[in-house]
Amino acid sequence: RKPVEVVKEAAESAATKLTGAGTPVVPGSPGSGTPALEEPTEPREPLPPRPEQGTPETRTPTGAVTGCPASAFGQQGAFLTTANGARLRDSDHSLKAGPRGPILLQDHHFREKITHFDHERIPERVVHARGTGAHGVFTAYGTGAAICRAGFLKKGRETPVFVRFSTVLGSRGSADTVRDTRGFATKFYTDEGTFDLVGNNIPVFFIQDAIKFPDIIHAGKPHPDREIPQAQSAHDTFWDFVSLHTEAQHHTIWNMSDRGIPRSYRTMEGFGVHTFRLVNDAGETVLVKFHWKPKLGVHSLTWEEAQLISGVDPDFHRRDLYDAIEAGAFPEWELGLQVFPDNPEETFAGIDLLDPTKIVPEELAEVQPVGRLVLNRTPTNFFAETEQVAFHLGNLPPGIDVTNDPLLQGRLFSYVDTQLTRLAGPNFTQIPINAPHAPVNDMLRDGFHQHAVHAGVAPYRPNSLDGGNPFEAGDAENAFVDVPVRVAEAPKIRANPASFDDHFSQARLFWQSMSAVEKEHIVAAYTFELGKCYEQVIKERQLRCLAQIDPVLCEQVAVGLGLPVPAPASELADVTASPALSQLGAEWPADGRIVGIVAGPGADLVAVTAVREAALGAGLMPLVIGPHGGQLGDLAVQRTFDTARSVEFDALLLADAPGPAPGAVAARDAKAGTTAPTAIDPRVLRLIDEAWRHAKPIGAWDGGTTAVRQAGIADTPGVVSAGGGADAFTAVRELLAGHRVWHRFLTSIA
Ligand code: HDE
Repeated sequence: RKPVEVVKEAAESAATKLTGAGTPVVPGSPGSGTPALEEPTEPREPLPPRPEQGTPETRTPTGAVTGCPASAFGQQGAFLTTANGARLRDSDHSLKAGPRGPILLQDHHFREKITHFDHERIPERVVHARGTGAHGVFTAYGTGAAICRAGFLKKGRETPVFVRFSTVLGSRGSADTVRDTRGFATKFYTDEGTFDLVGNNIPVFFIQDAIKFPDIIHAGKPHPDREIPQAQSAHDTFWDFVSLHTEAQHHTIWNMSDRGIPRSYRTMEGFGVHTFRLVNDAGETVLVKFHWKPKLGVHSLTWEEAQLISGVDPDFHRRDLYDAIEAGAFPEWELGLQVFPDNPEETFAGIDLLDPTKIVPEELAEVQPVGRLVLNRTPTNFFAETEQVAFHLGNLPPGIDVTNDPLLQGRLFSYVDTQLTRLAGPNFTQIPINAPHAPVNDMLRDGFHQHAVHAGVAPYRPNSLDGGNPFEAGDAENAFVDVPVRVAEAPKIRANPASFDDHFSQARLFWQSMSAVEKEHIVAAYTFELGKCYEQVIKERQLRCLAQIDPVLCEQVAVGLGLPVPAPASELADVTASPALSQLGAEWPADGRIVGIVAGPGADLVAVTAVREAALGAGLMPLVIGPHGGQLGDLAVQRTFDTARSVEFDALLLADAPGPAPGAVAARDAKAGTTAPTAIDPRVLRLIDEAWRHAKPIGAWDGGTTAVRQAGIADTPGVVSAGGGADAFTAVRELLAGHRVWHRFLTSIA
């Protein structure tokens, strides 16, 4: 067709879209000539948001809500508008010189939409890029009030919190279950100012001085030439660094233990790592270490599970946290303190409290609970909250102060500095998730992304123009306390205290505190990671470090690597094991644990329904696994033999021995050249086999007992063949209290 006809047609079609004073004819409405669509074709009330989905308030630095209506911050209301609030007629077609013509520069809506999109990403965190968060509440027991004046520790006080969990090394889109340290950062919105407890799930750190942080991170991140491996420490540069900077050996053995692959964020301990100083109402001080103790106990994946999950469900930990909160199985931790006298040496039981590569065993200083954290609300918008949240160690309320730990001192600088690039300017505390809940009355002004409209003319003090405001507070007005700690008269020097030279004794303490099965995992982890290195000299150097930790550990890893065992260390530290470091040997509540129930066409669905209800009633999360999606009778199927992998479940219940799908049999028989029938669907057999290999409790009844027999695991530890569903469930729930059936592999786990 000739261009001129096209232009004419377009003009006519545009004309038919306009009636009266430009009112659009809504497709599907009477007289519009277009067929009705299923989705709404004219404005109607949107579904009401859930109560927790309200748009967070945006505060000015004085704590007042800005004049900006909440609707400006969310997708609300019936009509699409520009960023300036003008209603839009069409957001699907750019303004062109005719339907086949070029886009016109004057299309301001097109330019606004594309420009905003082009700038949607902010730089990911340089470390801890991959993470997820949740809101919750911290309730104080009052037990900490005698040693700390911070109001949020006073008995019964409830403080809103936001927690972000993370891995360290991977990029924002990397898998959740890699072997790595996990971040555990908590923002307490106290009414005396925000308190950020920016911790990890490992109580020590790789380095003793913050100046080495870029070095350890450069070594842990992917190689700079080809940018591999992603989110892994199993590569040459990491092991090169930790074998040369032997202060890293303690943190590294924790990474190689099961702590490096947590089962869930809900089953992780958290540690403030550094020693902090608390001050009470009388001005007395103590030194403390912060601990988070999970209600569900500390549990991990097996290494094979972690690897499978990286492919099957890379968002495993993120999903687990969300699902648990949505299911009402709110994750819980107790905040505990190890309390030490504030002596001039800053040591306890001979341990240097300023050295962040050292713990104080709990047997020497008990962890005393001071409050409870419950996570009960998922974020409304990931970017606005989880991505933009900015933690900072200097966010301290009156009553909590820092120490001279050289790692902590360096972090006090880094966390604000990094936000200047990541959140593009100095006003990031005005972002709703970062905004304090305490009234703010600072004299910080202007800068990129300034949202406050500050009144007054005198942002300086003293002044006589703004009534002299603001005034400085004293003790009576609860001013922040910088504890006047004496600083030793000493030469300005780049050096560590002598006590920082002990790099191996606590790595040995950790090893000696592990049970047999945990030791086995540690050996396997070192063997795997070092086995991935290319440089023999690096492996040999790390073996020499292991010789300083323990000869058995060293020898077993050397054998696995096929390298000579280095000469034993001339002297090994004489350590007393700390049972509190082991994850095994106690029992924990099974709440929120995920139980898969296999039900095929032959299952007694009444019994399956009863077991499912019993599991829900006991606070567990049952998922019915069926041969196909949809329904099995009245029972909804949540996973199918195709979508379920054993790694999703903490335990398996089998109500049936479903035969294979006809197509699958035909395919297999064709391949194997046999017509012998397979008794059980191979996908179910794989489920059973993996669950058994990962030491998970397995319960069976009815046809399920046939399934476990056919899988060759009947009568092995932790596999219960019961007379009915109720008995099978009860037995499995009891086994879950120990997390896994470790006795399946070892007669003794001690
Ligand atoms: Fe961090 N760390 N870190 N770190 N860190 C960051 O801050 C840094 C250290 C930790 O979920 C960064 O906002 C230095 C120890 C967590 O948003 C950055 C040193 C511990 C998170 C930074 C350390 C941590 C971070 C990157 C050595 C455990 C994630 C983005 C002195 C006690 C917080 C950001 C979140 C994040 C610096 C060591 C925990 C670059 C210089 C020790 C949980 O500022």
